[in-house]
Amino acid sequence: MTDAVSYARNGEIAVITVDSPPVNALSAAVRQGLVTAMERFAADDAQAAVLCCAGRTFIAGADISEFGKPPQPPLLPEVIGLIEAASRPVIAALHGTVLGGGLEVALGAHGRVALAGTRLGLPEVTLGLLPGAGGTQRLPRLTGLESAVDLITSGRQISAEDALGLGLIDTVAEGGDPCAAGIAEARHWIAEGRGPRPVSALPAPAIDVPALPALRAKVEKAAKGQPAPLRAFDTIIGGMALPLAEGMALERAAFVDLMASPERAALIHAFFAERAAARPPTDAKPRPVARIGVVGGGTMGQGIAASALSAGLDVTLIERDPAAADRAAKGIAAMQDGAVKRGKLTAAARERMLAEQFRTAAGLDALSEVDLVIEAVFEAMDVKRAVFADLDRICRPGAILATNTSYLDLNAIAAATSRPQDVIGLHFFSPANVMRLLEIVVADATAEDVTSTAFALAKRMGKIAVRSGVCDGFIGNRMLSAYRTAADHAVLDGASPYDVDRAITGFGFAMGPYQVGDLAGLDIGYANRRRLDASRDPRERPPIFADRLVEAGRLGRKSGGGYYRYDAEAPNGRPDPEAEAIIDASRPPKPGLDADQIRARYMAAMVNEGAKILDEGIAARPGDIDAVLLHGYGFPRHKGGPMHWADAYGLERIAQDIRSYAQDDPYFWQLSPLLARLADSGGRFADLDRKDTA
Ligand code: T1G
Repeated sequence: MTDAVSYARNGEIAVITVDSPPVNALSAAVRQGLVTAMERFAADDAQAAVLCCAGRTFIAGADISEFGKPPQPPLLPEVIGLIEAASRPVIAALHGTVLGGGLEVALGAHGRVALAGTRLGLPEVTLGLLPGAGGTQRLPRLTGLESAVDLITSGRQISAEDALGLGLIDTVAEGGDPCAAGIAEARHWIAEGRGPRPVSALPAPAIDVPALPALRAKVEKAAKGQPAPLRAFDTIIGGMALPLAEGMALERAAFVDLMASPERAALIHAFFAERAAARPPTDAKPRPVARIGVVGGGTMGQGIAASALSAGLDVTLIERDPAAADRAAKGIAAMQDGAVKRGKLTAAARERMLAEQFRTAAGLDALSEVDLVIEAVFEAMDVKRAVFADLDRICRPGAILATNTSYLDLNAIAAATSRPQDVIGLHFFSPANVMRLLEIVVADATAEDVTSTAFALAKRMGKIAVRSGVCDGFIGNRMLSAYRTAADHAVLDGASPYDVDRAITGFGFAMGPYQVGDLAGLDIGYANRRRLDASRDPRERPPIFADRLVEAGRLGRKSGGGYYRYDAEAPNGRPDPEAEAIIDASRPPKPGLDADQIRARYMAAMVNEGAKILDEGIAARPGDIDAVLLHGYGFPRHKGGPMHWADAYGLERIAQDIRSYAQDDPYFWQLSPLLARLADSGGRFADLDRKDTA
């Protein structure tokens, strides 16, 4: 046995326990330990075996950190084959999150018992893969074809109760000890004289051939161009018509193909990048936070309060007057209704939360005893500084004062208080009760334990935290400003906004920049540009066309027209000749750009700004930048984020593009020295991640 897997007897039952924190992933040591344990069971006189795990979960899958490296024996399909071939019953005792290879191990057992609350799934397609250890061939034999196709091609998790209903497990057990539940189930099998019941010996489900095209089309639509779900579908269906061994070979071939795909590399990068970003950058002990105050009951304040309430925090929301406070309370209750509808919250929990954990007040004095305040008032420096000066006077010593500002200078806000060490930025993304990204902006004076408290709060609220330094726009909005400008320059150079949107959605974004602009409202950008007019550098190329659209009353969706026309015929908008005429009248005639040229500029601007953000230490690692763009700006996950994508695309090509653009516009296209250094030396952003996290 290896330390990761132990073997013991409990009377007539062998108990095989995997203990490999944090999630009992199927590392080479665990796989080897299972082989040794199964060999021991084969030589033992136990009448049955239980396979269970220590810690918080049954096996949560293959060890993702091994992906992309040469596979080490024993391979998982062989391990599972050993379990299934045992001469006496093997019972898998499940708890926590039984995912991927973990569920496939359970499918190799002869019986399956799960503790109530266990979640099960085959999420491989979310990593660009498909179940590669028999899942595509065993699951349909147990649950039927349609359920297996749904679970495997969607990658979604199901509850123990749903798994029982599908026949995926035999019993749902109460209590908190999976091994004990497994032993009880094994005793039951022995008492009933049940022998091994290999899943792969069950007949393959019949295939309704006429229904296949519609089923495949449904999978293809949901896959949105991703190869894994469709390949999984074809592997399931193809295997059902073959002897098991050939079905397994079909699965293995597909698995090896997908393992080599760029999508798999990108999705695994995203998985680890968002976890690395969320690790606190300091080991200072966090301050306890149980009660928070939220100042400002607008959309952001409501979303932040709703998210904090769902995390079990006690929330006092402050507004100017009782009427405004009441409106905010109604908005939060409506958000929690949404959480109940989405199954994230029970109705009883919602009632209790709003009754016991939440209150509003008109005036900051109600915050004198809270542990942390999140300010979400109007985005103006004078307003925020005044609020922070008041909070500094009212809140108890040691209370943390956080601002939700999306771009203002945190050091200036902190300077309005006598406690700059307790000031930090918590930049939530709207809607804050849904969006998982949280930029944690650390100011010059922010104390280390305030930073670690913010990371602990983010984890508690289920947010994906990313540390940012102080600059205009932090990480995400600063990059957004750069690539939005590149899009506007493309329009000034003759591209239509519709061509730009098509090029960007063709890259994988859900929406293009002009569709987003229409959705947010073009008057917001108009007001921002007026705010910056006085300080504008004469070499800048402002989007005059965008101003003309607003001046023509075209504010976007909310006014029925912006870049697009919105009406009953085209509720999601259609190109509008009137908008094109306004745009054409506000720019010199230019030849325009094709989709590749538009994409190259857009991505070059994004990556170049990311490199500057890295070089200035605003972001700690390239993967942090990827996590921000993936979770806050709709960057396609199967491309891993801009920095991962740039490494795959080639930094040399990007640097060369920027150098050529700079000949026409040296002001905007200032090549990041870091990007130049990496491009010229054949380096990659990933090299920085490795050094930083070694
Ligand atoms: N391999 C390696 N490390 C893993 C891991 C895995 N499968 N899952 C989690 N970790 C690490 C993670 O990096 C973090 O490390 C720590 O565990 C806690 O994770 C053959 C090929 C299980 C629901 O896709 O969904 O099986 O940051 O922060 O929020 O067909 O982790 O502490 O150093 O996410 O409580 C299929 C992926 C793999 C499951 C727990 N399995 N993991 O969530 O904790 S492919 C998965 C998760 C496969 C087979 C195929 C979640 C979780 P660190 P965490 P959590």
